Amino acid sequence: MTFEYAPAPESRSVVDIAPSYGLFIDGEFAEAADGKVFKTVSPSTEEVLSEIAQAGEADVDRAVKAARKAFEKWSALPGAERAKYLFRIARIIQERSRELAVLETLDNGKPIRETRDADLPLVAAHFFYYAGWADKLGHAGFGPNPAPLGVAGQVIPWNFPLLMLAWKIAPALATGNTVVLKPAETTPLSALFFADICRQAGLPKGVVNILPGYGDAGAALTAHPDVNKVAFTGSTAVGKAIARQVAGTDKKVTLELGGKGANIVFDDAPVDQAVEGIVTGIFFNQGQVCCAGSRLLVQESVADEVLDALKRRLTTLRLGDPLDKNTDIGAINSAEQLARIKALADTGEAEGAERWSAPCELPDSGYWFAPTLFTNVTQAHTIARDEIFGPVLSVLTFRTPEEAVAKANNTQYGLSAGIWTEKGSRILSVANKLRAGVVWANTFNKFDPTSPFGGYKESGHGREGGRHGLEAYLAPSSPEGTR
Ligand code: TXE
Repeated sequence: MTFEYAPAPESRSVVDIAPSYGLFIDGEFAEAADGKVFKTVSPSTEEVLSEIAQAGEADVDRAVKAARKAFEKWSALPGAERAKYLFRIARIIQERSRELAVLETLDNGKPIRETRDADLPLVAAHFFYYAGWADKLGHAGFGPNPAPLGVAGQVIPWNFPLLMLAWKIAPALATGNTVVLKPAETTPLSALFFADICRQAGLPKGVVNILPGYGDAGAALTAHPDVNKVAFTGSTAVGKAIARQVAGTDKKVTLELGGKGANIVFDDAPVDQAVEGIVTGIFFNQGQVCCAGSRLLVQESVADEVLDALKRRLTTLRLGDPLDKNTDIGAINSAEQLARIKALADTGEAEGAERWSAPCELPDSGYWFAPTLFTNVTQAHTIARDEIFGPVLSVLTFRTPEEAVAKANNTQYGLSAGIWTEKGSRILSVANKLRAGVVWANTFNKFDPTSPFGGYKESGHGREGGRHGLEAYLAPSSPEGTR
């Protein structure tokens, strides 16, 4: 891996990270009731970025009370007024996008090329999109006066910290709900900067509350009796625990969980294009993507050709400083996640699959894993079944479209799939048989706020994005509902 051209890294001086941050409750930053704090580190250097107040049960209660109080006025605002706040937030995100992209890259470890060109534009787009709905809810097919649910308790993961926040907060506010959101423990910073943006936008106090903390704070939030709606993105295990926790309550729930997406390459697909799609599918964000194309299903007659081209392409990927605009592969988000990836890759080898890793030097500090692929994989192998959530591709082959569909669907998950073929009729017939919430054709990992996103089977239920994303935050039509 040689660097022929290395522009200066994005300057971290564009973002001013304070040595400590509080919880954001009722429009103010505050210490945790028990005074607890935790540190957030940069995964590419292990440098401590800041010390963060750690929410506990008492803080959750305080934040839910603030959100409940704010709900009365916020839900009574005409939709056009709520829209103004959302448009303002969207514009501030655009204005501050360079700062936010650098911040997200520092706290998460993903390449600046991704935060700059994917995360931040999508975050702004989500707020613009749902701002546009806020005054049109009566015309969205939910009846004339759809009512908000109340207080939304939202728990998000670390792989797309600001984007997951946007997916959760934008539709909640547009529909007149108020929010208590818990970011993941390894990536609290962009949510805290978002709290500052809420203040900058003049958002009324208590409408958005941000509680950095660990799983105990998440559990206290989703269990809180005065939370009306739970929205969770994270592991399938925690999603199931939340489903059990809210069963028997009147809380409305959406769960967006793990995946084991199949990227299906037919023999007529242009090889170079398919290789780019395979790379985007599994190495975007170091594979830490719930809808990653982590299983390559390639038609047997072209398997050798595709694999040769793929390996050649992988040797050109640049792994290193995430702030360098030339970097393709950044750091893994945490030591825990790196350990999980390593353990699953080792299992792949132990079970007899053949491992190949792109030749690259891993930096001395930080959490790194080289782009890796496994061949000789069978459907019974752990690496063909379990979500690895890292830059590891499991390659399987097939002979017929029927076999491809059967293998693609042979998973507990059902979030994503991709199809590579020149034949339009094949795209339609295969896509219709795939049990996956999103199916891409001749592309992968493309997102748009207008499209619903969500899973089948153990990938969760409910949809985020598009008009469907509003439904998750609305009660059936009532005469007293949102204007
Ligand atoms: O997830 P957790 P982790 C998958 C991926 C990854 C694995 C573990 O396979 O390797 O999950 O990741 C909060 N009640 N995904 O451990 O624990 C937690 O604080 C309420 C896929 O990071 O689910 C964080 O804010 N909340 C996924 C969030 O849940 C709880 C993205 C996610 O953490 C909680 C992330 C509890 N009992 C991981 N326990 C995707 N679908 O994109 C923890 N949390």
